[in-house]
Amino acid sequence: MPQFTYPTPSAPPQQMPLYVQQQYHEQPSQHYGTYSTYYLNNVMKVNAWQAYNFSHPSDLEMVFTQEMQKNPENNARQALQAEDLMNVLNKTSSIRNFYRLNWSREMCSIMIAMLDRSQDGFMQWSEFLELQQCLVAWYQVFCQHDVDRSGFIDANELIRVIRHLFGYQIQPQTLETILKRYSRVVPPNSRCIIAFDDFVALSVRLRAYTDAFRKRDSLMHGGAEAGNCTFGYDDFLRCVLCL
Ligand SMILES: [Ca+2]
Repeated sequence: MPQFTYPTPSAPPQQMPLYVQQQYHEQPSQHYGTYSTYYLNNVMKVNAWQAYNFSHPSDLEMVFTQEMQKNPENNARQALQAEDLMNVLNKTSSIRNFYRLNWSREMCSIMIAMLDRSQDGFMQWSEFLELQQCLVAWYQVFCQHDVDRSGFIDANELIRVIRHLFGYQIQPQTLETILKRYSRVVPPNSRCIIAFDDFVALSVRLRAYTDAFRKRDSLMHGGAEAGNCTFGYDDFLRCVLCL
């Protein structure tokens, strides 16, 4: 096994497989639902800097740049890594006041992977900005459903959000699996509730896995989608292990 060194930013880009180049879907799908339309119509219109109460759009970019400049490896790639993203989210007071949440490094890794359009494992400014739009949109949705401000939403509300707001076409058995993994059960009457960070982890994975699956489906069926595809073992591992 050759020793692994991280690709340097000056290395020539490798020819990527077609499904990697077409990373994100924008069309609604008979098999996968309308989640891409939700992203285009809702998430992409969010003004993150305003939500965070910054006084100017460039303030958010300044936060990103200041964190990036602390590490020459990041500076060379004009990007952040998971720990840096964690610092930005946890230590920038206007962002921290918005979510009132402690972000874990693991969570930051997942979020970087979801939006890593350049496929380099780092989060560039455009990817960072899109993440902030996603997070603000998700937080607003979450708060709308968390009527008693407990920091949790109900299982039924989660299902409604996934199916009707985000627009994923998911079967009841799959929703049951999701609830077992992302919710906690509390009294009275075995109430099933979901915290915001679990909601984010789920939202990230749903989108990334659905996109990854669709790419292969579409590639395998000459550009049309059939709702199924075949995975090689290695390809499958690459898909799930990056998240
Ligand atoms: Ca990247």
